[in-house]
Formats: sequence, C-alpha cells, structure tokens
Amino acid sequence: MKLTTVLLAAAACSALIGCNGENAKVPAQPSGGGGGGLDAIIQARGFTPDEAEAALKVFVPPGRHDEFLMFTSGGHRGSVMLYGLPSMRLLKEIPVFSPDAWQGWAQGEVESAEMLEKGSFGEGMPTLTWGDLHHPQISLTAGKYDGEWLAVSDKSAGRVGIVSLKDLKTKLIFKTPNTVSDHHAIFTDDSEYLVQSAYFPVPFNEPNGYAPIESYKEKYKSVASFLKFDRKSGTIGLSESFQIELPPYFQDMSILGRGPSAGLLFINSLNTEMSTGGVMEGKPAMEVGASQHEMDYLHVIDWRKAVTVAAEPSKSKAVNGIRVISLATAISEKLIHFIPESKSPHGVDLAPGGEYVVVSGKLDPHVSVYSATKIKNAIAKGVFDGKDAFGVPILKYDDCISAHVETGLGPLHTVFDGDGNAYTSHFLDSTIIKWTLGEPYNAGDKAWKVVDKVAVHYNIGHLQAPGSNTTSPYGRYVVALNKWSVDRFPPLGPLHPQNLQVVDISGPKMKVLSDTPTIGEPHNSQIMPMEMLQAWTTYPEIGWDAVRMKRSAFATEQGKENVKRVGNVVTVNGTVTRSHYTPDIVRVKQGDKVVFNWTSVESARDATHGFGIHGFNVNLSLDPGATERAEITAVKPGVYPYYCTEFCSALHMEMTGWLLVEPK
Ligand SMILES: [Cu+2]
Repeated sequence: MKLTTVLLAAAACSALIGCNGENAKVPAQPSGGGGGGLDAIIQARGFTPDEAEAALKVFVPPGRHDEFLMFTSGGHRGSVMLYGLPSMRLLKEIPVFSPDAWQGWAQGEVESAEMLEKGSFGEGMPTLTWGDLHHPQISLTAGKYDGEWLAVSDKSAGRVGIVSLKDLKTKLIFKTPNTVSDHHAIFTDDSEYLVQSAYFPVPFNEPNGYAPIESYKEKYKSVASFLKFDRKSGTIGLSESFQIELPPYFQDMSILGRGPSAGLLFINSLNTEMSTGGVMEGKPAMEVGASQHEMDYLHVIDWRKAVTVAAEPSKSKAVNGIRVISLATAISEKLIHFIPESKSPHGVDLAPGGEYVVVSGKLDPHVSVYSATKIKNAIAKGVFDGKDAFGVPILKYDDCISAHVETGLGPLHTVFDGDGNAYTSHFLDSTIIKWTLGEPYNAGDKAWKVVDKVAVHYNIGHLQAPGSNTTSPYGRYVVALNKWSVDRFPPLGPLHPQNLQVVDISGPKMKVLSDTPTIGEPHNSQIMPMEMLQAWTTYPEIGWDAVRMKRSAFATEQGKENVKRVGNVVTVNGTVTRSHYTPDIVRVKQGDKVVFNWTSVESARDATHGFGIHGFNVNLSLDPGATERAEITAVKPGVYPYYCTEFCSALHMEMTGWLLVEPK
C-alpha cells in the first residue's frame, strides 16, 4: 500500500479535516500528481509517516480558518497572544499592561495612557508600563465560555485587565486594593464576579501599609478578592466588590466550583511555614524555609455565603475603599476551611461536572483527587483535624479524598476532555499523563487509571485543552506550554523562546504534532471554538471611543474639522480617510500644548490608518470608525512632519502633514 494511502486513511478522521463538518471533503486519492505526488513530497522532505500525518493534521490551507482560538499569556511582555489551533499561526497580540506602538496602545494615546495611570499604585508611584500577565480567562455564561470578554491577571502588581472580544482591545486595568500581587483571576459561572487570589501577603491594615518583616505572622495578610463585574460595560464596581482576609500564606492558583461543588472557591497555598527568607541574616533561603511542612492547605471558601456576609455592614469593614471580611469573621461565619494538600502544590483544577477537585503537589508523584460531595459532608459534620495557627478549621484529608493517582514526577496542572479523561502536566518528567476520572465518568476498574503518556519537550508548565475547566470540554487537542525549548529551534541567542506543542488527543495514543516558539513567557491559556469569536470588523459607528465603547465626545464629522486655541492649548479636531489628514498643516507656538483628536471616517474593513509624529512618542492606530487622541507639548521649535504609519492605499506615501512649531 502506498504511504499516502495509509496517511489519508489515518487522517480521514483527523482533527483538521473533521468527520462531521462542512469541511469533511477528504479526497479519496491524492490530487495533482497523478499518483505518487504526495509520496514524492514526503520522501523529498524526509518525513516519517508519523511526521507526514502530523503535518496533515495541523495544516490549515490558505483562506481557511483554524478550528479553535487560543488566548495565551505573554508573561512580563504584558500582552495576550492569539493563536489558531491546530495550525498555531500567531493571529494577534493584544497589549494590556505594556505600551504597543503598532496598536497605538499607550503610545502617546490619551485614553490608554490614562488607563495605565489609573491602574497603577497612585500616590506618587510611577505609572506602570509593564505587567506580568499570567492567566487569561474567557467570560462564562452558565459555566461555558461565551466569547464576550477576556480577563487577565497581573502577578507583578495585583491588577486585572479586561479585554473586550468585540474589538480585541483592553477596556480596563483595575488595581485591586490591599494586594500587590496575584496569580490568578477567574470568572464565576455567569461572570458575576472576577475572583482574584493574592500571592504575596502585605500589611495592608497597618498605617502606611508598612510593618517590619519580623512582624510577618501578626501583621502581614493575604486576601481573596471578589470583584463585581458588569458584563455590559466591562467595568468592575468597587462598592459591590469585597475581600476575604486570609492568613499570610502565598495563595496560588484557584478554581470555582459548579454542580456538586457549586458555591465553593478552592485556592492552593504554599509557604504555610510563613518563611520570609533572610539568607544574609542567618535565616534559611525562602525556598528552603517554605518547604518544611509535608502538607500545605487547600483553602475551601464558601463564596456564595460570603456574598451575603459581605452585604451585612456589621460583618465587614472598608479598608482602602473595599469591604473586607476579617479572617476572624470568615471563621466564625464558617466561610473558610482548609484541607491538607501535598506540599508546594501548583495546579488546582475542576472536573467538567464539578464533582472532583484535582490538586498536584510539585514534590509528590501523585495527583490528589478531592470529592466535592465529601468536602461538603465533612464541613456539615464539623469534625476537624485541628486548626491552623490562625484558627481556620482543617478538614480531615481522608474525609475529603476520592483518589490518589500515581502519575509521575513533578505533576503541575490538569485539563479535561469531554470523555472523562484528565491530562496532567509533569514538569520534572517532561510528560503529559492521561488518566481516567471516576464515577460518573468511568465505572469500576476503569476509574482512576493512567492510560497513556507522551513525552513533551521540555519542562512543561501549564497545558490547555479546548473548553477545559468548563462544563463542556471539546477534546481533540492538548497544547503543552513548555518552559524550555532546548534544541527544538535553531540557536536564537542565550534567551530562548519557550515552546508550545500541539498534542493530538483524538485517538487512544496521544501524539505530539508540532512545535511553536513563543513571544513572551506563556503561563497559561484558554481555548475556545473560533466561531465563538464574533468581533466587529469595523466600529459600529464613525467616531467610536474604543475605551468607553460608544461614540466619542471628541469625534469630528467630515467637513467640520477645526483647530481651536484656548490660551496655550491648541486642539486639532481632524479627520482621516484615504489618503489624507484634514488638517494637514498645524501651526503652533513653542510651549503650546497640542491635542490631536483624529476621527477615521473610513468604514471599509482593513482600512486602518496610523498617526505618527516625528520626534514625539506618538503613534495612533486609527481603525475604521475610531476616534483616537494624542497630546504633546511643543517644547522645541522646528518642523515635525506627521504621516500615516499603516499602509493604507496607493497614495499612502502622500498621506502626510506638518506640525510647525514657531519659536517664541
Ligand atoms: Cu493611511
């Protein structure tokens, strides 16, 4: 049998071509070549049958779209990357916490610059122009991705960013009070709250937010934040938001319950030893001090009940503008319980139906599977295995556990398909292990079994699957987010890219299909069907304010352009269209402040213009219909041309103007 016949048979139900969609047009024979054409190519390129099959599975022909869209964090690049799956074509980068000249994001643009300023620490602290974007989260309706919003968290500053998937632009950077760091921000099942777990504890209750590190156990505190999200406007209402004070452990990843676990929030913790480092003061290094206990604590928080408690004025107190339920109140109201978990855990993940909470301790070769029903029963029974140093009751491990599955070294994170299987990343082994969940997914001896293992390259951190951690995983692929790439790419300098690997999980054996180098440091991602993306191709009306998502107060109609001077402030209310600026001459005096309000009167798809001024940190992206604003101070006399930075037409090179700054 010919190699291609074998391959096409194998690929007939492949991920790319599909077995049931409109695209299921698999040619019975290789086309174009009259027999042997594909074989010749496969041989000429030196592919093995496996490699050729992988190529068929990930290739997306010109003009066709990928089946899934993956949002991946850019880490301390401060942005989100959008990849098509399975091709792993990089489709877009969305700037959030860092300026971006291409999209005019905080690159001299007024609204986005103000957003960064408001989203900083305030009170004399600098406007932050970076963030460490860790976890993208698609908004949910009834526990399923709805493709409307993307929330991202910033480990470097305890902030969240909100991106609208209508125009793939950032709408809000929200600085959460009482925390300087987070690892995670997740939506509740109907995106009513964005729940953020803090990472570094700080003495937020103390005057000036300061207390010596020696008073760590008494004065440093952590919080879980419940940020009220308005899905119409994409804003967070601080007055309806609240926090629960937590002990000064490092709170890590979290997951919200559903089904049997509905109403509960689960947060991993580390450093329950409360180590503060101090290697030069004769104390153990942070990582040594933080690894003494055999177990850390899985925090179980009854967040639904906490919403009610937070609404009672006597049970919470405003601290730095947000209501805080003290730890003492959280304990007395039975809002918080702990369960022992393997030390230094990283991932906490929820089975699709909400029955099981899966925790991986990095230093334990097992995953621990807790039962939501057992946890709720144990809380109701009120039999505890003592309390922690702050009085939080600790549930008995054996009362809550359903299974302890031996998977491999360095288990981190777990994702799910729609068929009752779990996939866990193993950092030390550099593997993904596939194992089976218990009832109601798998019965009897089919439950809790390791069924497959695949090597990834190398040092996998997170992994992600379409629709995982929702009620409806789509299966098909797992993407491994590998921390090291070693020899997978040509030597690209001492700073190597990380490696995203697509793994086919559609058959009984997992198969690595492709390598993709990354931009930035991808921590985690989420993957939704591409068809869920219903973004605008142009703005709904001319003069659109992208930040407020309505007509801009600074929009100018074509034919009504004007330049106004008030004192030493010159405001240019202009328009752009192919292929000119109106006005194209702006005359100011040295020392004037110049405000440009540009409205693109274009309504054609793709007809984006730019506005860059020589000598200034200004570049705007004037998308069709947008009104964008820039401000500069004309400090030095001279001639400063401006021009369209986005190729727009045959007369693009002529799309220019002059900023003339007369000496005083
Ligand atoms: Cu142009």
